Amino acid sequence: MQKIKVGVIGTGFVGPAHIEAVRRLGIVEVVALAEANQELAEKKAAELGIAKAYGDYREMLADPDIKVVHNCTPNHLHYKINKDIIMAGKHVLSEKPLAMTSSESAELLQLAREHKVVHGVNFNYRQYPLVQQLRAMIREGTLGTVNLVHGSYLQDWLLYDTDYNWRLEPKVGGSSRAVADIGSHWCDTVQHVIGQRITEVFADLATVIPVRKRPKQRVATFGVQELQAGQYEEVPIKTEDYATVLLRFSDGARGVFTVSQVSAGRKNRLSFEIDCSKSSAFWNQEEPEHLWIGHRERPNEILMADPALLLPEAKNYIHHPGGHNEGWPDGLKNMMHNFYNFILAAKDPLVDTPSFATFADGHAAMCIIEAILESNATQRWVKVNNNF
Ligand code: NAI
Ligand code: 4PW
Repeated sequence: MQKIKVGVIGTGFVGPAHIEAVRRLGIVEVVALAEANQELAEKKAAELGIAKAYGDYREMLADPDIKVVHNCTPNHLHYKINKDIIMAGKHVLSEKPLAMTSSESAELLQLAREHKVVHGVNFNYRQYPLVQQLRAMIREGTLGTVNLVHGSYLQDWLLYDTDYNWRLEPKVGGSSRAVADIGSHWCDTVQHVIGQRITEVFADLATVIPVRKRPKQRVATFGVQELQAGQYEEVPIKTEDYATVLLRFSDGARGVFTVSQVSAGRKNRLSFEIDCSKSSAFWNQEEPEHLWIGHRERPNEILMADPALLLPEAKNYIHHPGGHNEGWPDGLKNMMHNFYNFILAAKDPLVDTPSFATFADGHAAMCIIEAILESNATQRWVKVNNNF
C-alpha cells in the first residue's frame, strides 16, 4: 500500500512528537522537515532520521510528492504558514492555536474550504478512548440531559519567576497565555464531549507572577535552567498565568473552568465533570484509563478502558484500526489517534472521521479566547461568535 508522504515544519518540543506519532501509524512516510534555518534543519533531520531538510519551509511546500504538512511552529507563524500550505494545495494539520486572532482564523477556514484541502487542528486531548466513550454515552442519552460542566487544566511548569518561554510574549504567543495555550484544550474537549458550543463567558484572569527573569539565551519548551546573575534580565509580564471562566452552552448547560500554569505538583492535569439529569461522569487526564460514573440511587462506578466494556465509537481508540496498537507509548496515543483519523481523511476526503478537530474548531477556539479577554476587561458576560 502506498504510504502518504508528510512534511513537518518546526521540530522543537512538539514537532518530534508529531513525527514519532505518524511514523508509528504504518500508513505514513515523513519525507521532509523544515526549520528556521538550514543548519538547524540538517541537524534535526540527522537526529530524527528524515531524508530532506529545508531551511525555508516554502521550498518544502514546492515538493509535489508531499501531500500532508504538519505546522509545529510558534503561534505567531501559524497564520502565514497555514495559508502557504493551503495555497500549495497540501492538506494541513496545524498545531493549536490556529492563528493569533479570530479574523486570521476565519480567513484560514474560508481558504481551506475554498481550496478543498483537509484541514485539522491538533486538539489531541479529545482522542483518549474514555473521552470518546463519554462522548458516545452522552450522544446515546445514557447519562441524561447535560446540566453542568466543570473542571480545570492545571500545570506547574511556569511556577517560578525563572521559568520562561515564548508563550509569555504577546508578539509570539498571543494576547492570552494560559487560556489560549491550555484553556483552549479544555474548552474544545468538553464541547466535543457534550456536543454543545460555548455561547457566553464571564472571565477573571490574573498574572500571578508579574515580573520574570528572562534568560538571555533561548530556553526550550518545558526547559529548566539555573540562572546566574548576568544570564537574565527582569521583564514585566502582562499575559495571564491563571483564569476562572463561567460558561453558558448552546443547549442550556452551565459551567465553569479554571486554568493555571502555577499549580505546584500538577504536571498536565486536564479534568472535567459532566453532571446530567440521570448520572454524572468525571475524567482526569492524569488517570486516563478510568471514567468515574456517579449515580443518585445506586453505587458509583469506575469504568475501565477495557475493550469489552466500550461502545463501538470508543473501541476503535483501543485497537488501532490497522489491527494493533501494542507498543504505542501512552503519551503519544492521543496524538496518534488524532493523526490516524486525519490521514484517513487526507487519503479519502469522503471518509467520515468526525473526531479530529478541523479549522472550524480552531476558529471557534479563537472566538472563545477573544470573548474571554473582552469579558475580563469589561467585567460582564460576553457572547461568543458561533456564526461560521
Ligand atoms: P518550540 O519552540 O519547542 O518549537 C518550535 C520550533 O519551530 C522550533 O524548533 C523553532 O526553531 C521552529 N521554527 C521557528 N521558526 C520557524 C520557521 N520559520 N520555519 C520552520 N521552523 C521554525 O515550540 P513547541 O512547544 O513545540 O510549540 C509549537 C506549537 O505547538 C505551538 O503552537 C504550541 O501551542 C503547540 N503545542 C501543542 C501541543 C498539543 O498538545 N497539541 C503540545 C505542545 C505544543
Ligand atoms: O498545547 C500544549 C499542551 O498540550 C501547550 O502548548 C504546552 O504543552 C503546555 O501544555 C501542553
